[in-house]
Amino acid sequence: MTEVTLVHGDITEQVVDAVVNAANSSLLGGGGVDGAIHRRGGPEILAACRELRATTLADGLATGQAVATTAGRLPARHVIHVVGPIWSATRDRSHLLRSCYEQALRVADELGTLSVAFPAVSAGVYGWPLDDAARIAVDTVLATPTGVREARFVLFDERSYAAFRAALTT
Ligand code: AR6
Repeated sequence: MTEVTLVHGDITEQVVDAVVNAANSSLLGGGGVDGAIHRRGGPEILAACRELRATTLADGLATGQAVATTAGRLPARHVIHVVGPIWSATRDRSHLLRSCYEQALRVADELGTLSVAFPAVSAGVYGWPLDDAARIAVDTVLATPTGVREARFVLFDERSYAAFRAALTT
């Protein structure tokens, strides 16, 4: 049974087995959560991403997929990178957003992790409407069979926290 918890805070400070990064296909860094994770985690994470690009992920990580690296100097043991879809008003890409959470939990299970911290994937630079992003995130994690005991959503601001709380309680 997975317990879903909500925290108002910074994902880079979470003491968990794995933190999920809202990355882009290049895996070579960016802003938002991605920038914070690389900044706080140090160069080992980028080195591991470069190694993936040089070997198994020459074309980058596809949208909706997940891959793990070291967490470098973060308090977590692993970073699980996912690539969320960019919001589109004309195309339904919600299956790709669901896939991020499903694939992150699959990788978490492969690693044997019991606690995983998630950001609100796609709800920042990628423009996904917050209430919908929260609903998809919570519903998908609750519906995905996994050995992960705690799925912790880490929300950076009041608005996101409120959206996730509403998704969890209604
Ligand atoms: N801890 C927790 N949540 C955070 C943090 C943090 N330290 N920083 C931001 N957020 P985003 P995306 C929130 O833009 O929409 C990057 O450049 C933020 O307020 O990080 O999936 C990548 O390289 C928002 O609610 O991810 C990609 O190019 C949520 O995390 C692109 O952005 C996600 O915002 C991915 O965009």
